[in-house]
Amino acid sequence: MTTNDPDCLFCKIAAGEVPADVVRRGDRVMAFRDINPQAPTHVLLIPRDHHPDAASAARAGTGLLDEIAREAHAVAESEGIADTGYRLVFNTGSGAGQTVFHLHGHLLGGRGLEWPPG
Ligand code: D5M
Repeated sequence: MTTNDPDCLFCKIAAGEVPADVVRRGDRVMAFRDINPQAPTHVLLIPRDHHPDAASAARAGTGLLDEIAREAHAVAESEGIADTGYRLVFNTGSGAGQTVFHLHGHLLGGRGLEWPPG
């Protein structure tokens, strides 16, 4: 069953109603470049279905987090950053910087990434 929220930006991107620079499309997960890149590679991975965040998708037993991690690695390979390393981040909650409440993983790489993050 497909679920979406008519007011959600990423649901609109998933539906093709808002344009995005798509780098990978799967049945359940798609990837597109972040509009405000924080690294040479900054790609967002989202499920087509609406889940507000990683915790709610995990609670629902969707398997989407596994799928996003797999797809992120495939994108990292096609971007040439799989061997040097990359970061996959799920901001969860506004206190952690989440601004779009549709589950998304940030794939970041192509430069040195510091730890701890800001
Ligand atoms: O991350 C939300 C991310 O979504 C943030 O890095 C900007 C990005 N964004 C917002 N609008 C767009 C569009 N239209 N295309 C591509 N990327 C977009 P968060 O973790 O919620 O702060």
